[in-house]
Amino acid sequence: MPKENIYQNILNRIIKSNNILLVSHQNPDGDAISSLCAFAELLEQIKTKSIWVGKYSLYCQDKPAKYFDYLPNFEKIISDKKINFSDFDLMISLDCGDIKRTGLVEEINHKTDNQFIIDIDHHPLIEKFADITLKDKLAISTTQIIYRIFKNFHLTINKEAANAILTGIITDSGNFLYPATNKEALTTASKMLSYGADLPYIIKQTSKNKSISAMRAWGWIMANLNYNKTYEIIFSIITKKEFDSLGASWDDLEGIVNFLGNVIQEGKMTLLLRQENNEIIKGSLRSNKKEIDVSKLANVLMGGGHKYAAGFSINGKIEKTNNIYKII
Ligand SMILES: [Mn+2]
Repeated sequence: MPKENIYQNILNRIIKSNNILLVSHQNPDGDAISSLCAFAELLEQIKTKSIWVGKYSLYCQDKPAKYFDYLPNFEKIISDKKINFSDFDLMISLDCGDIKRTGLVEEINHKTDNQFIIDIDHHPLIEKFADITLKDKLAISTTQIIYRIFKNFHLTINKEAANAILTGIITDSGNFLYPATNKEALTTASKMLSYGADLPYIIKQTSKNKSISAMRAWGWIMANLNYNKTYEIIFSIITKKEFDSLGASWDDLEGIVNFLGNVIQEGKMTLLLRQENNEIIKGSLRSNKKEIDVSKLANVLMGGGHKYAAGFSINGKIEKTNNIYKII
């Protein structure tokens, strides 16, 4: 299918729908939340123009962080509660690299012929699950792709939409520090400023949000950094017992692997391995060199992600004796 028709197909599908479910991924990051909020803004606009007269809901399996509450339609996001999937005739999946990340696999598997799925995303394609797939792994964020849709539908970007689009770009590019940052990201960001986006406020909301207990946990991770010279991997490993003694939550570790990847000069990649609960070990990977694609390693471990940032989850237990770690 020629790419220029995809936008028209998306619009046609929206117009035919009565009740749309916008879904973003579990453990939502800035781009996931911004994509929901920006797309809701897009639907509001086509409603105002009387192109479409339907209903919509925003869903994310896990509760978004409160500091994103400046985003438009944020209060509409449903989380921690089951939705009635059969109520919807169109689901639009945003920023979900994998169908599992929607948290709705069961529902999607039982969907009827009258229910359609559109997948809008910038992760590498793992398995096609939608009727219309709009993916571009070179886009810095999913909001970048949503901006292209705004333009294709000839919609105006108001201040609210601009804030949401820019938030996705800022968070997924790590304030323009990650190697995936490209010309389009910067051009779009500058356009968003001209549409009224508040860059200093977005930076403050998405960066200046760490608690003292979170910083103590970061300190622990940093004090326990190791370097494997053979594989050129910088890594830190934390057992459940060690983590419990810090008085922090897992959310507090959000951002640390990106930070380490940004500031440490040695190594080809950074790995944080942590014991999530008694059975599950979680790994976060960041590439520190352009030629290293960490999603390949994550895929081998049944995980996923991007070239520069990926993660995995494995069954097992980290055991530490005399400073030697073992997974049993
Ligand atoms: Mn993203």
